[in-house]
Amino acid sequence: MQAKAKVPEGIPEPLQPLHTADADPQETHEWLEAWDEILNEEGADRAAYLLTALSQRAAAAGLDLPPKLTTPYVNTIRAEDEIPYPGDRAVERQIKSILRWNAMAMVVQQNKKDPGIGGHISTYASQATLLEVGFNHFFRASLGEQPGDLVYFQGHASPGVYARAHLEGRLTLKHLENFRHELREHPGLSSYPHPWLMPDFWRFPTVSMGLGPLNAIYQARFMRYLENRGLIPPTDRKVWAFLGDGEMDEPESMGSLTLASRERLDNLIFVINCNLQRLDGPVRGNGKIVQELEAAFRGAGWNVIKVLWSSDWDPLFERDTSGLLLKRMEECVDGEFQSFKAKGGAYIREEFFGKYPEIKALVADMDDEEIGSLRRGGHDPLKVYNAYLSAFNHEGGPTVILAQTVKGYGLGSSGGEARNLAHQSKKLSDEDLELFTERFDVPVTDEQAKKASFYEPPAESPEIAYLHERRQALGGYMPSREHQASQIQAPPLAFFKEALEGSPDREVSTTMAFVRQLTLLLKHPELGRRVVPIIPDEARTFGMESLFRQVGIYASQGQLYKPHDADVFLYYKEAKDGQILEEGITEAGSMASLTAAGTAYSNYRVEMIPFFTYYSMFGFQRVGDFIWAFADSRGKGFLMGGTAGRTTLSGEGLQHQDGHSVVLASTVPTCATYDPAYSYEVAVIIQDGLRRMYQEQEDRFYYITLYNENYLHPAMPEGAAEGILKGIYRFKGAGNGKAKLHLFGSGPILNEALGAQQILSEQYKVSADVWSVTSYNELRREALAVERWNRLHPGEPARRPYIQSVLDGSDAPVVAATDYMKIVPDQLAPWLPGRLVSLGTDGFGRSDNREHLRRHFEVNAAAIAAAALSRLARDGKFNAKKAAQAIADLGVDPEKRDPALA
Ligand SMILES: Cc1ncc(C[n+]2csc(CCOP(=O)(O)OP(=O)(O)O)c2C)c(N)n1
Ligand SMILES: [Mg+2]
Repeated sequence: MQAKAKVPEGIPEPLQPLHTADADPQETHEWLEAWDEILNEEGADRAAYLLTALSQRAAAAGLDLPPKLTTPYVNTIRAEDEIPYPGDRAVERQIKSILRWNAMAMVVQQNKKDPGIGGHISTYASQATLLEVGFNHFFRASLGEQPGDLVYFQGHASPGVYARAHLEGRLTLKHLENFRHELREHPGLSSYPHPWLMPDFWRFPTVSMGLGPLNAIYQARFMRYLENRGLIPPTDRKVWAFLGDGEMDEPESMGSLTLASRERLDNLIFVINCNLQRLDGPVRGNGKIVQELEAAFRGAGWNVIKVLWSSDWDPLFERDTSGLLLKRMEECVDGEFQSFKAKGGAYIREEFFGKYPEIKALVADMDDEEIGSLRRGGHDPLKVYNAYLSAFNHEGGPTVILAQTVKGYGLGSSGGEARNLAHQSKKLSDEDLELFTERFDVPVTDEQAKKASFYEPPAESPEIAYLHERRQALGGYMPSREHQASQIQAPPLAFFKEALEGSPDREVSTTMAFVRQLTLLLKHPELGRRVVPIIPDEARTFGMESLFRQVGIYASQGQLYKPHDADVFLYYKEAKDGQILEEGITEAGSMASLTAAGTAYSNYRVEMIPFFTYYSMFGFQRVGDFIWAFADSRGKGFLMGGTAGRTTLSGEGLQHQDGHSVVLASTVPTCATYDPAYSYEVAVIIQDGLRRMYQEQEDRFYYITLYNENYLHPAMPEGAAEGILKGIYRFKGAGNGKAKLHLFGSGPILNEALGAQQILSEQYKVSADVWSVTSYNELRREALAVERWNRLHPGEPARRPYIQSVLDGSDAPVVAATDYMKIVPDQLAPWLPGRLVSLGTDGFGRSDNREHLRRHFEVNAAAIAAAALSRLARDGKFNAKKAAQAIADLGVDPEKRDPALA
């Protein structure tokens, strides 16, 4: 438990400087003395009560007291409240020294072999104690039958994590030798935590700063969601996130702190490695990052534990009756603290202690070396252990541990200890290598030290025995990522019967069709409970509000109020076992929920099926990096891009109308991107997605656009399923003999292509086939794979990409129209027989209705027909003058400003 505050007796002055000058020190002293007496005689609760009562009275009297969110610059847990260290300090230190050495050697060796290959030594050097106390005493790999704690490792500390896995016998020496050499004959180690590259090892890709903290918060919340919905048993599992102090500047890092306190996530522990430096220099040279973070986290309702000073400082604090040691710590800014560590003992004596004779006297009997090695809290296992224990036992909310450390700890001047160049240092001088071995007692010869050779303790050494004993007591080895065998059978396509039959009499949108399908899935006896609808405050936009009542909105505390609409059928129902994650306006948070749900098969051994439905414009371009990390995490699920299409979303204009999300989606290797036109196409894609991701266990996910234009939906044409999945099928043939051209359409623009087909045939006697292209990107990926095979096998008969086989040798030109950018159809250009004409929505959107938008972007039926005639004219297959006349007759203005630049 966290220590109760107690003021040592005899402190004559207030610890904190007061904001205004003291007009009557005697009176102040009497008040403080009286309060101290109550604290010491009646206890902390009473003392705190009186303070609260006083401040309430002050507020009632209208006094404007400055809010105080920081505590003094000392450890939160007092020395006298600590419990002794439960482990074998000597053996643990020896293990840690070997890890420090091997982690450093991994990077140094590799950069000698392969200059410029990179890697980091200073992050782990500052973090080793923080991780080792966790590995030896806190991180549980399993809890009986349940999976254990989830640890987000700081990406740049990966060499230390690899070094440990090596000592544990889980990685070979060859692995270490191949750090950052992943493409050699021997297995290598990825630079950073990447589940995609090391699927048995890493769980969480953290190296893009800011993703780890946000994902960790939502992970902890999702754990509670699964517990409250009865999908996993409640445990005291923790989510630990190891973060950099520089990393906290990313807006994502602190953007969702209040969710964690609001949801009372006492399963969440942040450990911020406050080495006071980032890549270029100090995080806050002119201030104090620890104090700034303390205020922010405290203000957000977190339990804050500061671990600033090691036990070396305790006797100094004890002897300092002047209060000046603390005063000196408070007045120094981080830039000075950095210099103290960079410049050593003599400098500290003069510049830190030397400011006040009273505290200079405290260190008079210490030599410079002793002063230089007064450690910071994050390097003291005892302090770290007590902080972790307190965090572990804290109830009712999340905890952040602010651990002060030294960047590049122990690496000497050439390795950059506390220097601005620390982050990028990859070499140590011979002298510093030797000093390192001396300082940490690494048992290597001088010769080995100079070569930075790895040190491997004998298998029967006490270190190895201890390491295994500790990990076995904690349920196994970490990090380690599990794969779960399939528990899911996808429903047959007939399950979506309604969608397959279409909506021939009632105009609906693909969004409405999807909501119907989602509703059905939620009712599925096996799959229903696994579905996780995730919505960032947009359910009504998508007509999903019926789900509120059907499955409830997840609210960990239930519904504490009677909703104003309680008397209507579809009221706003919140429930402890609610299924919908109604995230509010946070696409990043929603992505983090999708990530937790879409990787639950590995982290909780339950396969969940998330559907994150959002405004398509605010997806890939806004939270693209989270989506990339989701792919790295081998995440599964559906991203449903609602209100898609630059001309289909009318009225909203430039910042809302999306004409490029499918381009961005196509950049993610494991994302299948679809742009369907009809309800049966949506159903076929979802059904097959369930089959491939969950039944067949493929690590992929889906991006599906959904539109809000209402129109009639036909029944699924016989045999269309294969083409829908591969990306194209003939929707409506020319009907009267051989087509002179092919019209490709996607989403609602397919209807415009059908309109063009009619115009061409009725007004110009030109027959055209209309194709529905559900995925240019899937077609392209398949064609590229086939082409690669052909390239690598020149002696074998060439294979034909799907797009070519469906066109079956037709050399008729293709006019492709989309509500997305022209580059989307252009993806197929290399495999089409004639020159492709792409019509799309390049440029900024406009506030207007669909009719005007499609005319502006030249993707309406008239523009498609005009483009077709123009193409035929250029090919000499249609009279050019007639084509020009047709363009005029169809209302297409040839002199209009290019919408791409308008
Ligand atoms: C989004 C993002 N931007 C930039 C980087 C490059 N980068 C890697 S580490 C680093 C500095 C990290 O400092 P800090 O978070 O304090 O970690 P430390 O190594 O000091 O523990 C930077 C800028 C990154 N990895 N991710
Ligand atoms: Mg840092």
